[in-house]
Amino acid sequence: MSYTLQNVSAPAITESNSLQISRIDKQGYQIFDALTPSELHLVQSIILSKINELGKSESINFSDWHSLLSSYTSNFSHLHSRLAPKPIRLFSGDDLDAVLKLSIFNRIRNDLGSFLISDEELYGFPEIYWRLVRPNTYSDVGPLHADGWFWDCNHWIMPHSTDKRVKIWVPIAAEPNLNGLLVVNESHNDSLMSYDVKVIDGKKKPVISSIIPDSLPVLLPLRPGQALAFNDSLLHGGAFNNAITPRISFEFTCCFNTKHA
Ligand SMILES: O=C(O)CCC(=O)C(=O)O
Ligand SMILES: [Fe+2]
Repeated sequence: MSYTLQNVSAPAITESNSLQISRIDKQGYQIFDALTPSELHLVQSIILSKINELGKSESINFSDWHSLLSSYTSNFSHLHSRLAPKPIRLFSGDDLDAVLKLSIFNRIRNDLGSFLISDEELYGFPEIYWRLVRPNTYSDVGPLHADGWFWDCNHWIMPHSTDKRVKIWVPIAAEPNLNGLLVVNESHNDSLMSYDVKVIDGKKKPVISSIIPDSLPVLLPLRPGQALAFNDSLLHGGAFNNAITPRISFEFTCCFNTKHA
């Protein structure tokens, strides 16, 4: 993907499920169809290879995606801790090139206009990274947060001439109603939410300090193939995984220029 702002393309004819910034900002989020079965398969094979590459030194090898899902539970804690650093989970090199060809990026561009994927931690390439949440493991999910808090407390800088962030979350292995992403409805309009900043593993992380207002977190029932676009101020977080298989997803931040003539 080119790393310069492209001309804003004409928005696609509005269909009932087309992505719209105004809807994302009104409701806080929008669910959309994002990956074809063969694209899902491609991302699964990239993640499987990465896990097997890391597993080599421990003689761990998963023969296929199904075997990864059925055997990677709350065991493999040593391998799992080696998956924790973000650089390990960033798509890079040929994998990144392949991921950037997924139709989800065209879908977003057609609906919302041209964008850049953020590189807030300055790796030198778009930050698209995956996560694996083991079944039944509290330590694999973090606190509720708004992604904008990370940007604010770290003073991250958006790509040149962009002014609007939309986060995209894409489940690759998920069981609707048993795992996935929690959101707090209307929280993106709540100006009273606050957080403390903690330094965890040398990185500044916001930790919610306000009482969760009015509504409780709800688990969005996304299935692999769908994705979520959400507002930067929406309170959300990974849900405890009640399924018997891991939940695997990837995410990235799209940065738009809303002032473009
Ligand atoms: O997948 C998760 O557990 C958390 C994802 C998240 O916070 C995000 O996509 O911004
Ligand atoms: Fe987040």
